[in-house]
Amino acid sequence: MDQASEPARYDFTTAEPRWQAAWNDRASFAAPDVPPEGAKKYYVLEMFPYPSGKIHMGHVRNYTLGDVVARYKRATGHLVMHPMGWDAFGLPAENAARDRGVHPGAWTYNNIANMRAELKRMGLSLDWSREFATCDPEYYGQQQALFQDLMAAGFVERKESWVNWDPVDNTVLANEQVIDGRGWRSGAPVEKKLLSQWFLKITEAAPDLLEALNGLDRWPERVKLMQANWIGRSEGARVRFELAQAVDGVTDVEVFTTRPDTLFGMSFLAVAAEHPLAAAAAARNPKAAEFIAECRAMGTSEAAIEQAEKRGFDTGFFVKHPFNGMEYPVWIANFVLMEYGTGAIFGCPSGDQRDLDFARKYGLPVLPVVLPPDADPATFSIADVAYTDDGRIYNSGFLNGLAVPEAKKAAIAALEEKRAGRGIVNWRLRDWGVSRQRYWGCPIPVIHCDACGVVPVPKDQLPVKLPEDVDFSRPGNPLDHHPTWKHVNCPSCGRAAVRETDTFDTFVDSSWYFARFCSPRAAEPLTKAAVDAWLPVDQYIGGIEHAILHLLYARFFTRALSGMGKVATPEPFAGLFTQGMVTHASYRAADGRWLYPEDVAVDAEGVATEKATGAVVAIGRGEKMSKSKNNTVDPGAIIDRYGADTARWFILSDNPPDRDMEWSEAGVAGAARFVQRVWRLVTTSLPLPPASETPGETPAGRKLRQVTHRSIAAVTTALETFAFNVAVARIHEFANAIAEAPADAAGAKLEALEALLRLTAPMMPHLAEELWSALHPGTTDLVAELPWPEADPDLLKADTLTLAVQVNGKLRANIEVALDASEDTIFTTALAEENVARAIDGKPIRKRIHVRGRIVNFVV
Ligand code: ANZ
Ligand code: ZN
Repeated sequence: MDQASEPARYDFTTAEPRWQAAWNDRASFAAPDVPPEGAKKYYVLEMFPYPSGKIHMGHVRNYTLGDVVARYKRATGHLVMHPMGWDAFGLPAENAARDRGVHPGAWTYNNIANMRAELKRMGLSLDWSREFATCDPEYYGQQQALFQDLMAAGFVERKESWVNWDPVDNTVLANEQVIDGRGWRSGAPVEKKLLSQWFLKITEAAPDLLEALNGLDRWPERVKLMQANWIGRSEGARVRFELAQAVDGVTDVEVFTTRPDTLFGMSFLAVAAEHPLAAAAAARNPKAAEFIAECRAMGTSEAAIEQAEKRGFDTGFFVKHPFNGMEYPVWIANFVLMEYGTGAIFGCPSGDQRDLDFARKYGLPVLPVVLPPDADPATFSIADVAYTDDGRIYNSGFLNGLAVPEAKKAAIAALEEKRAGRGIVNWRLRDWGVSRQRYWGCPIPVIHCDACGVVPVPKDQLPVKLPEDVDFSRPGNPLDHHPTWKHVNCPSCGRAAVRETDTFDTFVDSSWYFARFCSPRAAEPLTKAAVDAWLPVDQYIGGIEHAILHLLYARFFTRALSGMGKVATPEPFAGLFTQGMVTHASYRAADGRWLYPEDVAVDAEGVATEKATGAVVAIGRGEKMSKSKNNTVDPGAIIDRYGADTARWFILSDNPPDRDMEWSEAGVAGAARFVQRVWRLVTTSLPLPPASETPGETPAGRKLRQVTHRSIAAVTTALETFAFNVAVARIHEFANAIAEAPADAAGAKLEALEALLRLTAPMMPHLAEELWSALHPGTTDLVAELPWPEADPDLLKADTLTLAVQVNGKLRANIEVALDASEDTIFTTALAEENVARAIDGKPIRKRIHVRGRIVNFVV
């Protein structure tokens, strides 16, 4: 084919950067720190990325969703703030430093530069003037100031807590650095160690954080449920058991239970390895000490404890039952957590699976005390499965015959009367330990002085900056073994003192960044006028993996700041949307190798073979993109090949945004074809006849106008409800209808094409600009700044109407007729109705009455 006959194509490679520059030059997406009086603000935020080095398809999906919302809201008259930044502290940068000798800062900023360039190529409507990275001293310095404010307001506490300790590397390990109970580098069995650390008192906020979930009506139910479970309110009782004989002066043990109704089913009492009674047992018996040491070697995470085999050690101590006066043995058990409740439980094997497993292993009695409905008390027994449902209490003295809820109340009343316990509410949520023993984080801004204790670094000396010259060749925290950094004079007495060498958990950085975005260059952490104008975030969008911790911490921070009068709203995110994953087929050879898609050929029947060997390859569908399976798709390469609009369009089209979507070559190629179709549809319509004064004057014109306005209405509803795939489908139909409109609809075509571009703009913004300027040569308008099209209600109305048909004034039928149907047609249609014919019964019709749009009446 020669050059001239090649059909013209949309050249996204020049168009996309051109429109990005146009938006940038016009600062189309800039928002002021404080919106003008009367502005309708809308704050759209996607969870900011960790600068790992490259954007991945999950980012593309996340930011495309947010961009559609931002562009749509801007078009519908909102003043939109849509910022972007970087969650830039964290372990990977330190690992890069250790493995490759690059400085964490250099590594991070280099990654940010790469990812910023990639994001810019996506054509996102971001206000880049607000950008920051949490590792910028300007940001973390403000965070240090904020921490001191929280300290002053009583939200901060220093206390001891257990950490994972690597005895070979002499370093604290994060939970994810403990693999099968061993340090990830040294391979040494991990120990637990008590360290003094900083905590934020989130437990005090637990009731509020739980209660306020009810008001979050634009949050997914699933996320609210996950938060509620994490906060974990349980009603129960504390029960005090007297020791049969005092141990080192200690006379009793307290347990927490949610099932005081099962007290008569008790067969042992168990304490955590860190419990004082366990220590007392260890002092008497080296075997006990050994067992406790083994428990210590188990990871600190709840999951690790949950999965481990239930094991115990009999201390030889006994407790007395508050109701039946009998004695029961005290065990140390590895499944009892010191940090929950009181660090001690009473074991009721018939009513709790862990207790049952434990009892079976150590030959302890199992006495059923709750009788399932329909079960026979004479024969009911417990084998390997505990009975945890409701029923009637039996084998339980004064509780016999009661249903579980009543028995709980009765047991608590009896405990309170005997002064052996009381009803309480227990919370699962723990205080938030924010100290991390690592370099690449925000330094905790305090100084330890032998004379004065903990002294906050004076605010005029903030930020406490990280030193640049750090040594990663030694294990441990480089801040701690830096030769000079930590040695300072006490700000209060002037004597030699040491800096805190711990840095903040990176969740602290992400707990207030959305507030900092409101006034990112302010000299104090937050500007009241800015945060009160912009917060809460109207639409927050991100992955479900942050449903618990990040969102809970951000909610806590905002609540605390609100209590301190720094922010009006106690809730940071009014609306939350959690998007699904992007998946991709994976290919695995018979020998277990994961193959790259480009090394695989898939035939028409869907059979995959390895190109090099011709051997058949197994296809895995819908698998999360992951480097280990060679099934990732690089967004940069996709944009090179197809352009950003195509990538955006495809990622929106496949599935509802909260579901997983499968990335496929065929899918992107289809989206690319649609881009070209829209381009041809518009460019081959040019020059358009001038828009008719009355574009709907011909039937075809009216029809096209109806399609246009129905499309506007449908796409609007779809965008309002996050049904972006539906919006895409409607736009496809709309484009088809325009393409198929007959010649005499020409008067309505300009309106149709304009609407098509404006509806498409949130999703394919570059294409929309390119074609808008083609429709309107010489225009200075940008679609990005134009208002959203409005559907004309008249054109949404049905084309038919319903008429009531009466015979002698009595309703006999309803008929559907075309809006413009003639009177003759209407009468004929009415007479054809079976019911009407039966009522007339062959009699002559004396009068026919037709009230336009309402009724037809035959008088016979
Ligand atoms: C006796 C009992 C009998 C229990 C029964 C359950 C069923 P939630 O609902 O999560 O609050 N428990 C209490 N403290 C514990 C700790 N530190 N480590 C491990 N387990 C602990 O769970 C409360 C229940 O978990 C309590 O109720 C206690 O076991 C256990 F048929 O007490 B129960
Ligand atoms: Zn001092």
